Amino acid sequence: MITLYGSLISNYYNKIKLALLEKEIAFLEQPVAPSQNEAMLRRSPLGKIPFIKSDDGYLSESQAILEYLEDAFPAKPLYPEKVLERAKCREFIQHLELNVELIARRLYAEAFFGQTVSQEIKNEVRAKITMGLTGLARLMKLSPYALGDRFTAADVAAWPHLQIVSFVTQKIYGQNLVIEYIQGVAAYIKLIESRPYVQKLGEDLMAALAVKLQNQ
Ligand SMILES: N[C@@H](CCC(=O)N[C@@H](CS)C(=O)NCC(=O)O)C(=O)O
Repeated sequence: MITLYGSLISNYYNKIKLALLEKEIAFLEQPVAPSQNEAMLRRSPLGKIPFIKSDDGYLSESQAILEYLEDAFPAKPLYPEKVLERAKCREFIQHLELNVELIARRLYAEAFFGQTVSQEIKNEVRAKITMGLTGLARLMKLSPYALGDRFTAADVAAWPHLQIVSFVTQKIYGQNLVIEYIQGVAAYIKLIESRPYVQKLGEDLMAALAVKLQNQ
């Protein structure tokens, strides 16, 4: 049995939760916040979430987890068969995480945690996200899924990350940069959100956000 540790409002957590749901792997969810305590650092070396526990042991880093799940549970594959197509999924995810999500992350302090991000940082982040999204658009096929006619690992990562980057850019800049720079992405998001497991993920996320807002 897999146990998924982390928070329902984390996009990296939801990447793994969606993979588990779509692959129909039985799992338990264990809420845990990022932390620097020793027990946590033994399971996730920088105290980040998500991480999982399987019969084989603990594992952190969402991409390593995603690939472990694919290797350990080959039924209902999320990666295509052809080697290059598999690599294209990894290329897409790496680009999305390094050049879009990690850049947008610098705005989360203001968007979610009531802190202030300087105008200088906002301008710098906007220029970099714009560049990252323009590159992502070059990789995306949207025919109708991110990389072709099959739902893959690329879509599992795309939904949680694009959803948070959309929200944050709308909040900070008054413009949804994802919609602006990836033509056709709105129809794509709608398609992904028509999937029953994505709906379940979205409902859990909204419920967790409502609780968080109530407690703020
Ligand atoms: N590269 C990591 C990123 C995970 C990540 O940044 N998680 C956030 C929550 S969404 C976190 O734990 N932040 C706390 C911290 O950075 O200390 C992954 O793919 O799992």
